[in-house]
Amino acid sequence: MSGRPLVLIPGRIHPRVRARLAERFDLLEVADASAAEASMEQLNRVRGAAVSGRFPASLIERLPKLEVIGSFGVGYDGVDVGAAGAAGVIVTNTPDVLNDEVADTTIALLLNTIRRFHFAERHLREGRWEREGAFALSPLSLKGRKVGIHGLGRIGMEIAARLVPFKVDIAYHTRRPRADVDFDYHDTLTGLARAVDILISIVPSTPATHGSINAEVLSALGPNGVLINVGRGTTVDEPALVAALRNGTIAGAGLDVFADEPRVPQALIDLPNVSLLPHVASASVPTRDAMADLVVDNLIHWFETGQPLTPVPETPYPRN
Ligand code: A2R
Repeated sequence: MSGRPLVLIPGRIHPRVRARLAERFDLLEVADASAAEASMEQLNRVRGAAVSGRFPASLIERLPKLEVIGSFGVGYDGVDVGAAGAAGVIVTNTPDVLNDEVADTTIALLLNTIRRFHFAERHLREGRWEREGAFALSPLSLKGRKVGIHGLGRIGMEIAARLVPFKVDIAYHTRRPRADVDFDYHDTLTGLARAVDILISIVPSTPATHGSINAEVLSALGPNGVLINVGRGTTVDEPALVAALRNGTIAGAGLDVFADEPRVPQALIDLPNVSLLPHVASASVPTRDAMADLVVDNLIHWFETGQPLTPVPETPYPRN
């Protein structure tokens, strides 16, 4: 047995996380959060963990020496932070290093949804430009639009900064208004949806955001409305969205995230007025490498200094 801390990896993780952790720590790799193949003796020695996905209370309970969980990604809804906090375990995530990539992807998805470039490219690739002529004009345009941002945090602010040069009006909804911006603030999501015709959602998955983009919000967005979701799929009531897209309650949607990934409702895939991406907003090699490094650096820093670099607010450091 080495003197190096034992770090658990439940399930798949970015290879750079695994490779860098292996330089400093002993690793216990198991197929998933059930850790079914690990012995009690091994689990009793685990002091750290790195995870991309689920880390439930049932696993935390079986790790009596666990000190820190490094979660890959800025959203950490797969980790039971309540159970971690109660057990004195610090959870870290990977904020900021992905802001620019996600904001860039959001603009691309927005333009794709409005101007239907994905269908236009298919028109060219299938030889239809030559055979049938020009691709149909897009019914929608970004010009003169009002954009509402649902969640004006680290990523939302970068999305807003990119929208300013597009000369659109910007408004937002969060639980508390920000003092450092002069965009119009709406204290309800429905109020924001009523005031704008493009709604961009970039909020975490929480009980309060779950299903918050519902039939009422979509109806308030209106028949020229476009919904863009780059936050979490659970924020949207997907059956209500499918209905709204089918019956013209809103005009279109661009989605990078879904309620039950990687399963995407066939009803969404079949619609002509949507642009769908397989949760790729941060998925470039440089950005995913930076996220991997922050997972590892949190664990190294913890075991060298006793402090995390980027703890989540639910498990603050110093501890409350
Ligand atoms: O509500 P506030 O004032 O705490 O503002 C946060 C907002 N937010 C909400 N807005 C409306 N209703 C809610 N129930 C609600 N809960 C949170 O979301 C803040 O403006 C924003 C979150 O910002 P950050 O914590 O800085 O997160 P970041 O790095 O921008 O990432 C957002 C999410 C991640 O949690 C992943 O799920 C996804 O993007 O990739």
